[in-house]
Amino acid sequence: MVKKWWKDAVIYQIYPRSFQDTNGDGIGDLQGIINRLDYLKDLGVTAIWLCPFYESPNDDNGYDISNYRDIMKEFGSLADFDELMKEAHNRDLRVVVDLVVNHTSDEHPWFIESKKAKDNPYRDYYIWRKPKNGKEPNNWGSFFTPSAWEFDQETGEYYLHLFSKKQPDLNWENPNVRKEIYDIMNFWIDKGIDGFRVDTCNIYKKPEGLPDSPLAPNRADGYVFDPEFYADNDGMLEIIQEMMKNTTEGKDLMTVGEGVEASPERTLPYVLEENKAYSMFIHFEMTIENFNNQVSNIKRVIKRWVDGVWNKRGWLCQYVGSHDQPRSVSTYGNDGKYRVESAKMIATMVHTLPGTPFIYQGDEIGMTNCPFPSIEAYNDVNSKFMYDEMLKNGFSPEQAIIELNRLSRENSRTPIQWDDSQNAGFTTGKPWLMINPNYKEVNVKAALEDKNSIYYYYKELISLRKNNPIMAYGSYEEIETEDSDVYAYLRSYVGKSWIIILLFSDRPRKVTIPSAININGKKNILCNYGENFGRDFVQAGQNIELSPYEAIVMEL
Ligand code: TEU
Ligand code: CA
Repeated sequence: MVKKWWKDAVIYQIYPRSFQDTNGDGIGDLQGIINRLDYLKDLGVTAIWLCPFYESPNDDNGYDISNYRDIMKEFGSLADFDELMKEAHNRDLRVVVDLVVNHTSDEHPWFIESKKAKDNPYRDYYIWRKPKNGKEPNNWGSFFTPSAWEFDQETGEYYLHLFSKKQPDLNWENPNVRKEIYDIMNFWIDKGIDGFRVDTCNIYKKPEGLPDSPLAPNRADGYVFDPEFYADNDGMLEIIQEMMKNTTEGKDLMTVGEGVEASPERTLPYVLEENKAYSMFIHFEMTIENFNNQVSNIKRVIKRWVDGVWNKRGWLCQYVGSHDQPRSVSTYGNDGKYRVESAKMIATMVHTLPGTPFIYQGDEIGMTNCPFPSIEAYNDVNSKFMYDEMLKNGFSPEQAIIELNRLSRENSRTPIQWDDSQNAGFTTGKPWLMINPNYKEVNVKAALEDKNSIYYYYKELISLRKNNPIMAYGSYEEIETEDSDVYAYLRSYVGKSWIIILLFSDRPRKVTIPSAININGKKNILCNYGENFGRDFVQAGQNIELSPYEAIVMEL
């Protein structure tokens, strides 16, 4: 495969609002990121992806943009951004920015104009339709509201919003819209950014004629939420190709698409190099709903993506945590007794699967889900919507909070716990979102002081990658074992093979590796138990005694 910097990269995702505050307003800012670049450099990551930092009324924390060419006031200024770019590049850290162009904020000047009159020159920047029999133009449900349509009194029409009603969808059929977006992208490319993470990148092209979804109503109010119907419509790939032709083509930039309802079949065309669309793709098949506490589901998803994309020359990205998911250690591991062991085991998986690993901020110290006491403690538009839907479906408020505590993406948005001082060293003011009460124990300072911490284990995994191309480029093959809680696989690359063995359980196990793969006398490269990362341990025989959440990487 052709070498590219992003294939060898380890990407660290930053949610600026919760990373580091420097001026005491309780909100993370660009200067906070600059202050922590040395920390990231020490960890070893090679690139950072910044969640949206553009001007925004923050209905969806920056995923509703009102000015694409300026910085959110709370985060700083364009001068701060330029300084951040310079400081990052001085440290050889690449910077990937979020591109949110399926929709804008309803406070964007385009939408303000668009709303004014049917003949306004910006009317066609968005998707407006007449009422149908006095109701919504079709049955579509939105990600964040029951219906995907909002009625506007002024002109007597509905506008489409697949996310919140403050996030009207742009009309990508309009060539002026496309041109504006490409200009915006080039504005940031000229500032020296190294790539884009393209938000909801496969739903710009709506189904022709905006027909009803054929599914039965699956929302409390009789609407139909059918994201598969909204995604990957005919002509979608061509739009992305046109976009890249006008922006990134011929430049050494990374483009990671984030796709709604992405499947391997639907994703492959976007990531084939010759199609000149995305470098790689973020999908949601391993998230909490699909994981469902079953390791077999992880195995199934990885196999699907290896067969359907990797083995067909498409690059993969690997992640378990993001700002859209609850904390990875709470979902896939054990955030109590085995927090440290299981966080290391999960990290081992992400970093030894084929492709480029992404680390979500705070996962490197094993931050956990947060016990938000009531709906008032949540800020997130999606969590509030989920709560309302649960109440409509007969949940009591107490039951709904228990569910949200487990499922909500807000869990990953609590401020980073830097130390055990007041407000965890995140701010000297009042934090915009509650701080996880476990910050006295779980924080960066404590992690840096403990040579057995999750942090140092991540550092080791990241540094291993620098000398072992097998981690990014190697082939992947699952190994069948008798035990459904054990996940084992083989990676191979130019004459070298590694076996990775992971236990997803708090009960110890004995596992037998099939004799076809001889592990007798082989040496550990890495393990989450034992001194010195469990290295230099020599395996005797084909049986392995696994401790709770043990992870082993062995060279064959
Ligand atoms: O997320 C896209 C998306 O599909 C989400 O709705 C996802 O399914 C959900 O958050 C799971 O909890 C992107 C951004 O990553 C997200 O933060 C934004 O809210 C959304 O787009 C709208 O811009
Ligand atoms: Ca601040």
